Amino acid sequence: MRAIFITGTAGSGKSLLTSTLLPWFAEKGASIASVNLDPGAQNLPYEPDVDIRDYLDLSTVMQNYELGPNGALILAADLLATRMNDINEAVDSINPDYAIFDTPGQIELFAYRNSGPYVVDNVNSDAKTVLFLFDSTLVSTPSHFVSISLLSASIALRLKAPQIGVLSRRDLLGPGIRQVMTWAGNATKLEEALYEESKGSIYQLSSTVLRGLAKSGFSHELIPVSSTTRQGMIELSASISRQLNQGEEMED
Ligand SMILES: Nc1nc2c(ncn2[C@@H]2O[C@H](COP(=O)(O)OP(=O)(O)OP(=O)(O)O)[C@@H](O)[C@H]2O)c(=O)[nH]1
Ligand SMILES: [Mg+2]
Repeated sequence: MRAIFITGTAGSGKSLLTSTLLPWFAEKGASIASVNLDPGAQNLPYEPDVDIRDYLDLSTVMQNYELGPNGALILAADLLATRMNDINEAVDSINPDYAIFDTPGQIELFAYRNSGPYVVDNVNSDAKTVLFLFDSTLVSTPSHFVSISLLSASIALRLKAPQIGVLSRRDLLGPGIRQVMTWAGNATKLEEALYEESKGSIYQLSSTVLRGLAKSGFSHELIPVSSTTRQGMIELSASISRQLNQGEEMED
């Protein structure tokens, strides 16, 4: 089994992208299972094959530990790791070619507590990749773009797995997408845009972060995708395939 983790800030389109990738992979002849890792998820746009909510009930956590909704979400995120055997067994029993893991809404509850890195490290898989969603609505200025790039690097530091950058909800950007893709592909142009946007300490910070990311070699291709129009799905599935199958494309 090859594991695909979908990460990104709250509302960046993780669950809808999961629901869009499922039929896309199935149409290519690959068997695929969906795993919901968000104990607080309500109204998912797909029916998960494996669901953390079957093993961790948020209202029971609230009652048993006398917590409010936020405290319960934090504790449930920590308890996620204790259910990893159940998740692995449930996925193994399906025995899919791929499993897509839809991660909790608030990325800090997954990536910055111990359970997220533990889950990624301990998933029973032959290969894994992490999709990090750059929400189109959060990258409309040069410095915002750099701050989300920094977050993606920070997630890579936490999860320690290969990452694919996705510009999600691309249809919401309209013609502005050209500018964002220019920043993504050309660090010099992005630095010029940062200088146009602000001088002084903010420019110092943003340009230093940008240069650091570029120098580290972490900066990667950004694939613009829309789950509503399906734009970019061919490029995204090819990139996932390349990373997980070491160069072999999925069968057409
Ligand atoms: N226009 C547009 N809307 C999208 C797209 N993807 C997701 N959305 C919408 O954005 C909102 C958030 O999408 P979700 O898929 O729930 O995002 P999420 O990251 O799973 O959200 P949380 O788990 O709550 O953090 C929903 O209203 C979706 O319908 C897209 O590609 N285009
Ligand atoms: Mg979600």
